[in-house]
Amino acid sequence: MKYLVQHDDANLKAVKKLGFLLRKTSGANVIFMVGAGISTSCGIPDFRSPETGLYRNLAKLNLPFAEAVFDIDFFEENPKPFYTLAKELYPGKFKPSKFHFFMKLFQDENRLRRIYTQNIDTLEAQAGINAEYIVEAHGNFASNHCIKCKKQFPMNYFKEKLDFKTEDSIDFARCDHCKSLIKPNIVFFGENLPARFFDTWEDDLETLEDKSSASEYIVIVAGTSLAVYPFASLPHEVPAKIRRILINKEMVGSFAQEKRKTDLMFKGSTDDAAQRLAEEMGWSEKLKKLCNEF
Ligand code: CNA
Repeated sequence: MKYLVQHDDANLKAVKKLGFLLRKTSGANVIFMVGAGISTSCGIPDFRSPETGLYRNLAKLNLPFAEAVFDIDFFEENPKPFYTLAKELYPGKFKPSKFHFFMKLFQDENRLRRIYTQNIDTLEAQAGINAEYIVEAHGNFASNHCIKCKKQFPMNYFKEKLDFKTEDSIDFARCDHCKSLIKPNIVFFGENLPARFFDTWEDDLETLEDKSSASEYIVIVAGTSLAVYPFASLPHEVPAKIRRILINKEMVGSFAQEKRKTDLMFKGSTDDAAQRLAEEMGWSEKLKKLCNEF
């Protein structure tokens, strides 16, 4: 009980402080760096949560190791587990979370610089956030490519193959040129991240490094274990003068290993943080409206 109270005190302090900073500099813009934790309340499991994460529940896929489902060499040998997972996670079945709509509020208030997301669920766009603000670091299901000759294919080439009843009846999507497997443009282990990730971060970093940026930008990291590189190095690369806040169920990555004096931590659910921060900013009615209108 004492433990919980201590956390709540720290969370209250983080909410108050962030609210104060955002109000103090009315033009301050936010860069979000997010992961699967912002979508767990939508019904999409993350990877690494101890009881509910996908890695814990992949036994039914019969994998040699959990990450194999996103391993390009394994996919080439046995694409079934990825098809099963893709069928479960395919965009369109889920509604954005309160946290997604909270990020949208920053766009509406003209205070959003960028959202770097590791998620492949496209819920940022579904919440109404414009493409120019979103960097999908690990790609998306919107298009596909042949894993051998790299020929590009539209979304349906893979999507239509997800209409299977059992794993044994899957008709794998294949290239009409070289007959190799087709997969969505989702970044697997062993594949490069999209050029937009590197180019946009270079631009944003240059802006953050500018002398006048100290109070003009705030970085909010949310719902990620910061275990997958190179994404996980972004918070570490944020210049020391820029305020960072972590909203997560656990302490992770650069926030744990190289904690900065100015770091803030909200330990708990991203939706709870969104609700409390919106109240702090006087945005709760707007947030409620966005959530209800969807
Ligand atoms: P992860 O490694 O599973 O970590 C999730 C983190 O979020 C953990 O630290 C959890 O404690 C925390 N967390 C879970 N739920 C909440 C919550 N409600 N509030 C606050 N914190 C929470 O996931 P990462 O995103 O860090 O790992 C990167 C992988 C996950 C990327 O390559 C993604 O493609 C991949 N992934 C994406 C989705 C999706 O698109 N929704 C789902 C599952 C995995």
